Formats: sequence, structure tokens, C-alpha cells
Amino acid sequence: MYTQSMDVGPKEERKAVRSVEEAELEARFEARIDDGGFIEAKDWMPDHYRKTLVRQISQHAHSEIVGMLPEGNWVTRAPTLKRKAILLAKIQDEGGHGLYLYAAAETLGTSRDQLLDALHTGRAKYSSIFNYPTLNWADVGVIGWLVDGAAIMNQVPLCRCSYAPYARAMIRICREESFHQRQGYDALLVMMRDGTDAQRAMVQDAVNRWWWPSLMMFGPPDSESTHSAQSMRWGIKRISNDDLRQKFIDATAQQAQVLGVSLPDPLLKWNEDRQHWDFGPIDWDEFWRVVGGDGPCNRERLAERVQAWEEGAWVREAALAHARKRATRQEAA
Ligand code: BYC
Repeated sequence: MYTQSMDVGPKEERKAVRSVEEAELEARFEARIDDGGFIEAKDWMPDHYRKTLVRQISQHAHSEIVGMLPEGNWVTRAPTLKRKAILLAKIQDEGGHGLYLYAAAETLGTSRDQLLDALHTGRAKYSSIFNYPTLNWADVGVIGWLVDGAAIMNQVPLCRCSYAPYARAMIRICREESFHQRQGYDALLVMMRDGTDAQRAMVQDAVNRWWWPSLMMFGPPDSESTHSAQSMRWGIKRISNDDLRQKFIDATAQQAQVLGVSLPDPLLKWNEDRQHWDFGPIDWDEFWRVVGGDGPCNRERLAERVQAWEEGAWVREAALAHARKRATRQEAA
């Protein structure tokens, strides 16, 4: 009821009418979410849902383009033409993923310039994993196996995210990510099976450095996750941070055995009762340090991004000038 009393002024009345309409819209929105339906860009949605999506999708987009940097470090030093072509294609794919994701975030009413400004001024987050260095060639294989492997584990459920433009982008991204993971595993398998002792040691060293940061990719424990409960209720996240992390560990512990590498966790052990692998404590202080900007490469990554943006200004200006010229010609014709 929005006209309970006769003594409300026109302003109060308008506010009350609006809130009734909003309550109805919200009820319809909630019902659609409960039925497992999808929300499209033009559908009504609560402000908090919109903000949560812009936050998550833009963080994801930033991760894709910052993720190009550690691998880019190895393009000129890839050991063979085949590995170089694969690496170039993979890095190019990450740029494409960033594009799909920025486009999905833009459908929520935030411009690409605003999103990139937040990244370049250090206000936006991107995945903690990309603040670690790539020290040897095996790091490229391990990024494919573990980092892309963790990304797929986290991202397959996002193909069913309640926000349809994000879900559609994720379907395309996941197809490509599975190739990324396989190329990494294949590169490592070749080094472990046919390589020299030095190459096998290089793989083990890379695994030792990337294992724990990969587990941190899934976010803080559920008990400390600020957004999980609401995002799960809205069907943005379908599986919790801890459950995804466990699924990832279960899959990779077996793959490590096939590869012939050991994982750097003395407590990693198959638990017959739980039907899962038990694992040791994660260093959450390290995670929050890296997320807070104080990881091994945070400053370097951000500086490189800003430099790339500034050096690309002439390309953006030329594209705009070209578009203006075409529009003028079309008007004149
Ligand atoms: N790094 O409440 P929570 C990839 C932040 S893979 C940095 O659990 P949420 C790629 C979180 O943002 C990587 N920050 O948050 C792979 C929040 O801070 P704010 C990208 C993290 O959102 C290979 C706070 O901690 N993938 O792209 O419910 C090659 C509390 O966390 C991290 C995605 O982004 C982290 N690891 O859950 C190239 C997938 N974890 O925002 C590229 C989509 C947490 O309140 N994203 N934080 O300031 C997601 O699924 C979720 O956003 C997360 C976190 C699972 C990551």
C-alpha cells in the first residue's frame, strides 16, 4: 500500500509510488533468479546486483590483459618456432577475452574508459596470480597447466551466471582456456619425459613457485569472503571459493603424478573418507599482501599497463579520425 495516509505531500507520494513499483520489479527479478532464469542488459536489476557484476566482470577483464604481461616476457625466448607460435596465439586470446569481458561490463552502463582508468590508477583489482614473476621457460608451461587450469575450474560455472551477457562471454572464453591448459600440460610433459635433468629441474622449480599462488586464485576462504553469500544467492557465483579450490586440488594432484612432479605441500594426501585430497594451510597473509598491492611484481605490472596505454594513444586517435572521415564521406554520398 502506498497511499495509506491522506496527509502525504506530492514528493512523499511519488517516492512511495516509486518504491512500490520497485518492490514489484525486485520481486519479479528475484523470482526469475530463483527459477534459474537469465537477466539481460535491458532488464530491471537492483543497483547492488549491477555494481557487483561491474566489479567482478571488470576485475576479470583486467586479469586477462594484465595476464598477458608475464607470458609476454617469454615470446622472444621461446625454445622453438612451434612453442613461440602457440604462446603468441595464447597471449592474443587473452587480449580477446579482455575485450569480450569489457564489452559485457559496458552493457551495465560503465564505459571502457572508466574501467581502464580504475585499473591504471590502481583503484581496481586484478587476479593476485599475475603479480608473480616468470623466471624460466617452464613457467610458461606451468601457467598453462595450473593458472589456466584454475581459471577454467572457476570459470566453467560462470557460463551459467545469471547475467546473460557475462555467461555468453564465458562460454567462448572457456573453450579457449581449455586449449591454453592443454598446451601448458603438453609443454611440461615433453620436458619431463624427453628433456634433460636440467629441464626437469626447471619444471619442478616452476611448480614449486606457482602451486600456492594458484590456490589463492580462488579467493579467500568462504568464511572470509565478503561477496560470496550474496553472489551465490543471485546466481552470479554457483560454487564457493573453497569448493572450487578443493575441486582444483583433486584434479591437479593426479595430473602431477602423471607428469612426475611433486607438489610443494607435505600435507597433501588422499583422504579415503572424504574422497578428496587433504592439503596444508595456505598463507593468507601473503595473499592479502599481494591483493593489497605489495606482491613481487605489482608495481612493475601496473607501470607496464600504463605505459602500453600511453604508447597506444596514437592508435586510438587514428582509429577515431578514420571513423570520423568515413562518417563524413557517408553523409556526403
Ligand atoms: N586476486 O568476497 P570475495 C584469468 C578480492 S584468471 C585478487 O571472495 P568474490 C586468466 C575480491 O575481489 C583470474 N583479488 O570476492 C588466467 C574482493 O575484493 P573487492 C581472473 C581477489 O568476487 C590465465 C575480496 O578479495 N578470474 O583471468 O566473491 C591467463 C574478497 O573476496 C582474489 C576471474 O576474475 C584474487 N585471487 O570472489 C590469463 C574470475 N580473490 O572486490 C587470464 C571471476 C578475491 O571487494 N571472478 N579477491 O575489493 C571470480 O570468480 C571472483 O571474483 C573471485 C573472488 C573468485 C576471484
